[in-house]
Amino acid sequence: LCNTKRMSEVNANAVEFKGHNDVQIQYMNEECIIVDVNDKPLRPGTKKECHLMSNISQGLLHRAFSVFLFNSEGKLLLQQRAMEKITFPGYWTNTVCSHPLWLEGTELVETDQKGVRIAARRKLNHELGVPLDQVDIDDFQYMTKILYLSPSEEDPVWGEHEMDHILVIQKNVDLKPEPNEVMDTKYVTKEELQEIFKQADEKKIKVTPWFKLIAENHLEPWWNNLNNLKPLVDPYNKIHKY
Ligand code: DMA
Ligand code: MN
Repeated sequence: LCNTKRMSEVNANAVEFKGHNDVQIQYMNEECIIVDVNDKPLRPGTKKECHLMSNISQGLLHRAFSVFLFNSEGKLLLQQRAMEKITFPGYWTNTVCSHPLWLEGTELVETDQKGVRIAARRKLNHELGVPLDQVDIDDFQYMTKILYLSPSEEDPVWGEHEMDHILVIQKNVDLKPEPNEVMDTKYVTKEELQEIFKQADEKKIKVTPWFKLIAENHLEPWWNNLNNLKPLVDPYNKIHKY
């Protein structure tokens, strides 16, 4: 019981879901990638184990990705998370976020950030219904990674503690949002995004903490240089810690 693996699994087994959506409960069995503070994979861990604040407060950290998709007019695609989501239900956020899974040879591959790009294409399809033939993994540009920790305000049993890999893509795609994941979508200009953060400050809507962090600290130069992102890319070992 003194080893981290056992403790975090014991904590996860002790927590039962109450009133949550069955589909979302099933996804809590996914095998995420538990990493150390340098993003080195340690072992697989269930999504449930990784998102319990009781484990996070002991230091448990997992790998994630956040996609920022822009259309050819340079508008950013946002989504509003479905009320069925266990963490941050109803919050507005960037295009898509999720976790690469513990899959050797695919989503675990670190060379050229291939694993997170494979997972990003999978989730654009799953959450937003973007047809798989409309996105190639080489359409994603890896930009940087951030390390952050946030409890989910509604239900602080759950939260995030992630090594979040940020990917930018500029592409016109067809959308068919999955209602169990996404309740609304919207393309915004820079000015419209400012208005959204203003409404969030006034408590009229909610935005996810990671989206706010990335938008405030990183987004502007990328948005201004969508056709020339390469010079803005951080070395892969660079981690912005918040
Ligand atoms: C998790 O997103 C990833 C980040 C960057 C917060 P999520 O809760 O939307 O994951 P999933 O869609 O897999 O539930
Ligand atoms: Mn997560």
